[in-house]
Amino acid sequence: MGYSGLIYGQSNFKGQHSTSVLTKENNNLQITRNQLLINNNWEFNIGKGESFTRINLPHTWNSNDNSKDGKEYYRGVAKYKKDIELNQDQLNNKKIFLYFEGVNQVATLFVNGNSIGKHIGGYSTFAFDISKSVKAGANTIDLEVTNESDDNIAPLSMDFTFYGGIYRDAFLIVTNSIHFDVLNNGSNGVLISTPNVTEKMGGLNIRTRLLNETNKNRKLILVHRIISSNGKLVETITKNVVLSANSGVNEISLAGKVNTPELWSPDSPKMYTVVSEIKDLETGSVVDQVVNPLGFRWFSMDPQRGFFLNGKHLKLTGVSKHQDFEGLGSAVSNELLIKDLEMMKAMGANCYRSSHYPQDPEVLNACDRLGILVLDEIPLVNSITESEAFSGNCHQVLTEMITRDYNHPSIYSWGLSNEICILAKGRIGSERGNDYDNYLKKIISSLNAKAKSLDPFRFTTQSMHYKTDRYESSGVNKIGDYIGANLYLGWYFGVPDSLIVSAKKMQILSGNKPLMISEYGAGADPRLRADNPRRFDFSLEYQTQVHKAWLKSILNNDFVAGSFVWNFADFSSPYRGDTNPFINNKGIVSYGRIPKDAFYFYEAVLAKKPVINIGMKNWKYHSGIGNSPGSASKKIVIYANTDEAELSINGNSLGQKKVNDYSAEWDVPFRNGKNLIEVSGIASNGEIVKDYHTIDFNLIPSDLHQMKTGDVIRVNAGSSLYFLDEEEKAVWMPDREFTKGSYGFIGGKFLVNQNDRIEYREGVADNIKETVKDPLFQTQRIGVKGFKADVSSGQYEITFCLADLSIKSKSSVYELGKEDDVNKANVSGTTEFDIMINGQNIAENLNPKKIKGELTAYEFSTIIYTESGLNIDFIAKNGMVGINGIKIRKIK
Ligand code: GCB
Repeated sequence: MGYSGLIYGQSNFKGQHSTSVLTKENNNLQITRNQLLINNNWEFNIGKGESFTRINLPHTWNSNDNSKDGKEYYRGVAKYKKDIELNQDQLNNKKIFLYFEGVNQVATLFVNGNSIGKHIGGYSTFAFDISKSVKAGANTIDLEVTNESDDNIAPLSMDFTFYGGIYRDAFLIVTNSIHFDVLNNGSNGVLISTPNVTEKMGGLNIRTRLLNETNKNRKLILVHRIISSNGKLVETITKNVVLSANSGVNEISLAGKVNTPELWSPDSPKMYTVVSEIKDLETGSVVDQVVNPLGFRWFSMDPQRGFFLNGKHLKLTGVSKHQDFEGLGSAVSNELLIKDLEMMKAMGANCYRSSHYPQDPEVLNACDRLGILVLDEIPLVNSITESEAFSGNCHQVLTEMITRDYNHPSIYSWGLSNEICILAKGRIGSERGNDYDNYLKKIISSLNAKAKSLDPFRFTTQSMHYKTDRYESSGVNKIGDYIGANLYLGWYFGVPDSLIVSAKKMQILSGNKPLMISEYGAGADPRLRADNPRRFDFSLEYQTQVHKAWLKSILNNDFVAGSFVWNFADFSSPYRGDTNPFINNKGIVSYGRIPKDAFYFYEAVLAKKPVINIGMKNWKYHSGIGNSPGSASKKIVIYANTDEAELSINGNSLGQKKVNDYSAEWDVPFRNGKNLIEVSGIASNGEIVKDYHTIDFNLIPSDLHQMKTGDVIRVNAGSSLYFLDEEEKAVWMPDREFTKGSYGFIGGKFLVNQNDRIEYREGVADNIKETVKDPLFQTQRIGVKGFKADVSSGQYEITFCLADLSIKSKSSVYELGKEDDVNKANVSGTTEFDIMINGQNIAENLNPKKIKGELTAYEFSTIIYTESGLNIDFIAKNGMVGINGIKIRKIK
C-alpha cells in the first residue's frame, strides 16, 4: 500500500505489526490514523473440511498447482479467518476499516458473524467499513473467497492462471470520525490531476473527499502541502470548511500551481509529495492525514510521429508482465515485485504494460520512482458476456482502477480491453453474430466514455490481435485514443519483417489512430539451445533472433509510438503444452527471473550505460564432440554496446571483434571440465566493461575409443536441440546419425508436429508426466532401427528414455487466431519392440504405453560389457519404434 502517510511504529494491537501516523503540531505528537498491516496469522481452510491451517498473506492456494497438473488447478471456495484484538480507546470516536489490495476473485466478508459485504473482481483494491460490527476485545474476521469461474465477472478466459486467495497485502485502518474517505475504490480520498503543465507552470487540481461521521457540525481546515523531491515545501493550499454532522461524503476541489516545476520523465523522474491534512479550526490539531504522489508532465501522441513527453519525442520501448513468480503463484512480496521493475529499468525499458489487470500498488509506486510510463488496464480479455451484470462488473473494475491509480505520474494510459474479438469467431463453438458485435461495441464505448469522465487527462486504448475482421465489423477498433496491436509475426505465423506491414494495416483500419505494438514475442525455454534456430523450436537462439528483427523494425518506424515485449517473465498458464508445460515461456527472463539471451540484447540496445554480457550465462554446463585435439568448438555470442569486444577462453585471447547489431560471436574451443570465458570492451566514454562466465564442459571424444571411465554421452533423440538437464547438471546433445568412430542412430526420422500455422515443431505439445525433462521426452525419433557407438572395450551403462506420444497432441489453446485446437502430429512410435545390444536380448515386447500409459516418462538402464563397440538393435513387433533419449556412461 502506498502513500498513506505512514511512519512505522510499534503495535497498539496485540500481536500485530502496526503503522501509524505521527505528526508534529504545536509540539504535540498526535496519532491521526492507524494503518496496520494484518498479513500475519491468518487461518485458512479449503474445500469442505473443517481443519484450518495457519498462513500469512500474501497467499494463494494455487501456488503449486501448476507444477503438478496445471489444467486441474483448484477453482472453488476457500475460507480465511483472523482474530483481531481491539481496545476501547481504539474504538472511541473512531472508524474502523478493512482494506484489501487484492483478493481473487469474489470476497465475502463477515466480522463477528455479521455480514459486511461482498467484493467482486480479482484485481481491484477495496475496503469495508466494519465500525459497527467490532467491539473491544477479540474480533473475528471471516473472509470467504472463491476463484470459481463466473460468466458475469471479467476475465472469462485467458492465457494465465486465475490464482485464488488474498494474494496482496491487507490492512486494518483506524481513523477518527472525521476523516478522508477510505471507501473510495481503493484511493485514500484525495485525487490529484495536472490539467495544465508547461515548463513554467504546473497547474494542479486536488479533489478531496471528506467525511464528518460525528453528531456535531465541525469547523475544519483542509490543508494540502506540496513538497519537492528534495524535501522543500513549495506550496500550501488551504481552505476552511464546515462539515455538517453525518453529512456523508463532502467533495472539495482546490486548484493550485507550482512555478517552474521539476518535470517527471523516465530520465529524470522528479516527483512531488502532497501531504493532505484535515485540521480542527479551533485547536489546529490534525484530525487525519494522507500522502500522495504528484508528478508534472504532459504527453501527446501522433499517428505518424509517435509519442511525445514534455514536448519531446520519446520512443516507448518496454515490456508487459503478469504478477506471478516461480513457486509463489500470485502471492508475491512487494520486494520481489519491485525488483522486477528495477530489473526492467536497468535493462532500459521506459514503459510497462500492467497486463492484463491492475497490479499491486507497489508496482505503480516503483514505476513513479524509477521513471517507467505505465499502461494500466482492466481484465477485460478474450470475450464478453452479453449481460448487464457483466457490463456492470467491467464498469466497476474500470472505476476502481482509475480511482485507485489516479495520482500516479507514471500512468499515461488506461487500457479498456485485450483481444476482445479473439473468441468472436469459431474457437469456442459457433460463431457469434451481429448481436454480439453490437453488444461489444456498446460495452467498449461506454467503458471509454466512463474512463474519459473519470479522467479526461489520460489516453484510452485497446490491444487487438491481428485478425481485424470482427474489430471492424463491430467498430470497436475505432474506440479509444490510440490502438494497441498484438503481433506475433515470426512466431505463431508469418515472418518477423511483416510486423510493420500488419501494424500499418491495423492503423489504417482504425481510422489512422496513433499506434503502439502492445505485444510481440516468442517462446524460449531457458533449457534449450539451437545451432540452427527455427520458428517454434523454443530455443533461446530463435527468441533472440526474432527480437533482434522486431526491435529494429520498431525503432526504425516512427509511426510505431512504442512497444511492449510479451513478456518480461515466463508465467503460469494452465492450458499450455509448450516445452515447459503450463508455462508461457515468452519471457525474456525465466519464471524465476534469470535473464535469457534476449534480455541481454535489449539491455545492450536500450540501457543508457556501457553494457557487455555473455549470452550463454544461464548455462553452467555444455557438451560437444571434439573437433580438434582436446577441445570442441561452440559458438559463444556476446551482447554489447561497445564498438568492439575481445573474448578469451581459459586465459587465451581469441581476438577483438567488431560488435555488429549489438552482438559479436566467436567459435570457442572448450576443453573437458571447467572453462573460463572472459569478455571485455571499451565504451565510448572510455569505461572498460567486462563479463565472465564459467562453463563445465562435457567433451565427447571424436574418436569414441578414447572415452574414459565416467564419461557420459546423452542424446536428445528426435531433436535438433541441446537440452540442459538441471537434475543431472549436464547437457543432452542433439540427435545425430551414426558416423564411423562415433555414435548415432540408424534409421528413423524426427516426430514432427504440424498444424495449419506451425509447419514444423519437433515432438508434441503436451505435458509429459513423471518427469521435469519435458523437452527430452516430448521429442522422439520414430521408425528407428538401431543405435551404434564405436566405444572401446569396457563396461557401459545404457539408459533408454521412452514415452508414448501417440495421443493426438493438442497445440497450445492460446495460439493466436488458430481456428482448430488439434495438431496433426505424424504418428509416433507406439508399438511393442525388442531391444538387443551386441546380440543380447535386453528387452522384449517393450511397450511404454502399457507400462506407464500415454505421455508418461519411462526410463530404464542396463549394464553391458563389450569387447568392442555397442550395437543396439530396435526390433519393431509391429508399427514403429520410438526412442526419446539414450544415455551411455562408461563404468569401467
Ligand atoms: C496474446 C495475449 C496474451 C498471450 C499471448 C501469447 O496475444 O494477449 O495474453 O499470453 O498472446 O503468448 O500467446
